[in-house]
Amino acid sequence: MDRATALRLYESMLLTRLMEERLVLLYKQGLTMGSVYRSLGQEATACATALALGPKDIIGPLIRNLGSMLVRGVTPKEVFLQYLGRASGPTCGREHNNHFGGMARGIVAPTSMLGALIPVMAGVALAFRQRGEARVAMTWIGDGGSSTGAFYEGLNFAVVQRLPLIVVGESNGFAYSTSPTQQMKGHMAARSQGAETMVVDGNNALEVLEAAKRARQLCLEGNGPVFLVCETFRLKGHAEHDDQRYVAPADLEAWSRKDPIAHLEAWLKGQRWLPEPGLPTRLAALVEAQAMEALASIKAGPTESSPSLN
Ligand SMILES: Cc1ncc(C[n+]2csc(CCOP(=O)(O)OP(=O)(O)O)c2C)c(N)n1
Ligand SMILES: [Mg+2]
Repeated sequence: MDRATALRLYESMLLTRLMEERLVLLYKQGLTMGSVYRSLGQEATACATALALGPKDIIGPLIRNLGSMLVRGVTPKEVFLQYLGRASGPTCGREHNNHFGGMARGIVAPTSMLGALIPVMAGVALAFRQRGEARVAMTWIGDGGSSTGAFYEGLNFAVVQRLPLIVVGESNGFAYSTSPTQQMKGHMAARSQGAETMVVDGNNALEVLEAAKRARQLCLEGNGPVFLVCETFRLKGHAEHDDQRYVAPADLEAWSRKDPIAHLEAWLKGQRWLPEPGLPTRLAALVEAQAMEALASIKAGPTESSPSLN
C-alpha cells in the first residue's frame, strides 16, 4: 500500500459522505426528484473496490455505490444536476439519483431491477475474453438482491465460462427492513455457486482494497469470477423516508464505532501519512460550490441547454 493510493481512498470515501450529506439537504428542501439512498458506513465497499480496478475496466454500480462512480471521475455537479432533474444533467432529467453512466468512464448505468446487472456485467466480461483484452468487469449486489433469479443466472454463467467478473456482495444487515436471516439460510457467501469466494470486513477499506486487487488478478489469470463478500452495515434507513425504527439501537451504536472513514483516518495517522489538515474543509467547499452551480440551473429554467445522452 503506497501513500498516494491510501490518500486517494480516504479522499474518495470522504467525498462520498459529503456528497450524500449535501443531497439529503436538497431532499429535505423538496428539490430532488426522488429519495436519497445513502451509503453511510459502507463507503469502503464502493470506493475501495472501484479503486482496485484499472482504467479500462468497467463497473456496473447500484444505488448505494455512488462512491465507485466518484472514483471513476464523475463530478459532484453532474450528480447534483441529475438529482435535481435538470436538462443539463447526465440523463437530461429523464432519470434520477445515480442512474447514469457512460462508456468514456467505463460505467454501465445502475438500474432499479436488482440482480439485472449481474448478467449484463457477465456479458461485458465475456466480451473482454472474446476480444482477448486484459480487462475485468465489476458489479455489486446486496444481501436482498442476491435472492433474485438474475443473480443466480448471471453468476452461474460467469462461473461456467470462467469470466473476468468481480461481484461485490454487500452484506449490510438489511434489505428494506428484512434481515438476511428472514430471506436466506446461511451466509451470503454460500451463494457463490463455485465462484472463487472471499469474505472481508467491509468497514476496513484497506482490507477491501487488497481483496479487490487479488480478485482482479485472479480474473486476469483466467480464474474468475470472484464473489467478494463485504460484511458491513447500513447505518441509515433504506432511503431518507425510512426512519429505520426496526433497527436495534445497540447494532447502530456498535457499527457506528466501526466507521470506515474514521478507521482509515486512524490508520493513516499511525503511518504518519496524514492527509492535508484542510482536506475535509476543501472537499466540503468543492461540494458546496458545485451544488450551488447545479442549483443555479434551476433559475435558467426548464429549457436550459441539454447535452445528448451518452
Ligand atoms: C428485482 C427487484 N425486486 C425488488 C426490488 C425493490 N427493492 C429495491 S431496493 C430493495 C432492497 C434491496 O436490499 P439489498 O439488496 O440488501 O440492498 P441494500 O438496500 O441493503 O443496499 C428492494 C427489495 C427491486 N428494485 N428489484
Ligand atoms: Mg442489504
